[in-house]
Amino acid sequence: MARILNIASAQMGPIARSETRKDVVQRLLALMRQAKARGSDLVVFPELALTTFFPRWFMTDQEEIDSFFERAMPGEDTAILFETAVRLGIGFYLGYAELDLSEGRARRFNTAILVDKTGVIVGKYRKIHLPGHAEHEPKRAFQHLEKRYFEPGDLGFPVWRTFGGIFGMCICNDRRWPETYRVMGLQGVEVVMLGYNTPVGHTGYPDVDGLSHFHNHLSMQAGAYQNSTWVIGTAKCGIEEGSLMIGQSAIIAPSGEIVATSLTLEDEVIAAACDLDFGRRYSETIFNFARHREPSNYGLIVERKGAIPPPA
Ligand code: CDT
Repeated sequence: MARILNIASAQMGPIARSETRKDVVQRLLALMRQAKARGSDLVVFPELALTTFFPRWFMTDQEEIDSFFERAMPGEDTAILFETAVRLGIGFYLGYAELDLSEGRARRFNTAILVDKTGVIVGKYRKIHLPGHAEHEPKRAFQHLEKRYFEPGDLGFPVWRTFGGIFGMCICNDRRWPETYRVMGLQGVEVVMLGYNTPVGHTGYPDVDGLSHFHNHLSMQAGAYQNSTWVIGTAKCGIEEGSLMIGQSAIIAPSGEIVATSLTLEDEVIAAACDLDFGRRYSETIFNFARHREPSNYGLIVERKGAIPPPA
């Protein structure tokens, strides 16, 4: 018998800097209702889904920076998301900027949570691979200051037994790193959820940047196939405050095939019936880790950070 979970990806078009949290939450609620109308049990929203993608700007005023962060989740403006999810009977993944004061100092993370159908936060993930730079680079048309505004996540890549399966999360740039999926794959993950904000033109090499869409699907499809897992990738996209970001939200099967992908650069829901047992075709054969992996030969992966070529 198939173990079917209906999962939606709720892509968002641009969020203007002038949009309030309340405005944005209304958009999220409309998407959540659409996902439910399509029979979804779970909806995946983008990275930093409550605000514009603020790391594109160099800011020095901490109060201004902190205006993009949430001090509580749920908070005053986001509580309605949880209440509506309970009323509709749908879970959600939500990305947001987290200001944590619990350890006696301010810590800022690029965070995602997984909320179940009863409105309980069953999982929290803090982005580990922070791209971009920490210092102002005035020559760039848009900054990418994630390394300035966030610290790397401190929660690892856990998975959670929920929604009748095994679920994991990552965020945007994490999807490009095979280690992200493999750490979850080694815990038997069946669904990896991820939100992203990917500006076109981030490397400065036109040939590389021209492949932004290819690299988006390539990395998620490879992660799905090589780890026998579903991957649900959700974009915030379109021209946001002058910066063009890719769409291409996708629901990818453990075969590596794209089951559904978005067509627009706007708010758009895509959905699929995901058989959580489908990955077993792969995890019990070609990717039977216990039988075929050879970890004693993989030491460098955790011992070494940067590549060191052999002496010339
Ligand atoms: N949000 C995020 O992680 N974006 C990066 C952009 C490229 S690095 C400047 C990404 O990997 O899509």
